[in-house]
Amino acid sequence: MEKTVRIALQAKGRLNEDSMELLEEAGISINSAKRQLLSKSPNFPLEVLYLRDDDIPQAVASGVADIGIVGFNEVAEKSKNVVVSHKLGFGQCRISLAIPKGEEYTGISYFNGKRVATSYPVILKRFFEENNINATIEEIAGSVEVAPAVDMADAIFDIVSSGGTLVSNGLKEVEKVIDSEAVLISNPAITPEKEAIMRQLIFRFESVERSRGKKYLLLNIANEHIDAVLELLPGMKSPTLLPLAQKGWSSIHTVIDEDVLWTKIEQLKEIGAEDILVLSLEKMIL
Ligand code: PRT
Ligand code: ZN
Repeated sequence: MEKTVRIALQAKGRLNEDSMELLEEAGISINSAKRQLLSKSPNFPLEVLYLRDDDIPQAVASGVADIGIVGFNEVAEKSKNVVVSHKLGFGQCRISLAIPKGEEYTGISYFNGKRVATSYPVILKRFFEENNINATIEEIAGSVEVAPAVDMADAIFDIVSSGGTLVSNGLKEVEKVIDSEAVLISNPAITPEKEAIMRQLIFRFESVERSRGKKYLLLNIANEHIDAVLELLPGMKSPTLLPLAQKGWSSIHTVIDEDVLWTKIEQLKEIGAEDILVLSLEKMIL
């Protein structure tokens, strides 16, 4: 009988959608229509266990799940015995110290004698210890950003993404303590068979990740301008060059970063490129 790997995913919340989408892009179907606690994939040896993100590090450390997708912030805070096997590039944020915007910030020593509200007491305690700061940590579960306004704390330590929440609560970010993103974690004692399945999964994730922000570009060019085109498309190891039926003309195919796409297209047109096609790129398998 084939082994099945159990993956813990956030049941609902910010990481749920991206996690499900990543599995789908990796060709793994999950019947999420009737979302039971546990659902098995019909086309990959994987079953999904839906949990609160706070419970995922413990579930993976104890072996209730073999692997899991969770924010690195939760991995750092829970300090469970898990291995970070792959970084996933979504759910990016940072955990930072913030103070009321009218206060003058004098450096880390500012926090001596202050009360700091947070849902991440473990990470914060470690940071203060490393920096010899003597502050009081007020652990609260949610709405950390309102703590200074109601005089529950002098400062906060919380997740920041765009920074909008801080601004609208009259706070300013003064120290970034850790960067976070979603990570794939695994049980340190995972069996070799299950580890092999996890490696297959990571291989598929990597193919999906490589294609992100990339487009497939095709164009036709008169042969005398080929060198100029190739010079414009740097970083591409080997654009494909094909002769066209029309004599003296060639077709060039390459992969290009989306953020430089329009600038390059304008330059290519100036050189004389014609019939430019831009296609979406689904997977890049190396
Ligand atoms: O129910 P469950 O316990 O599973 O979910 P949760 O409510 O604890 O977590 P959830 O879904 O809010 O977040 C899950 C994970 O997403 C976090 O652990 C982070 O790893 C990641 N993440 C990425 C974020 C953010 N960005 C984020 N911006 N988590 C929370 N926020 C919040 C933050 O707490 C603050 O209130 O958004 C606000 C700040 O956002 P900006 O853009 O205004 O700076
Ligand atoms: Zn949570």
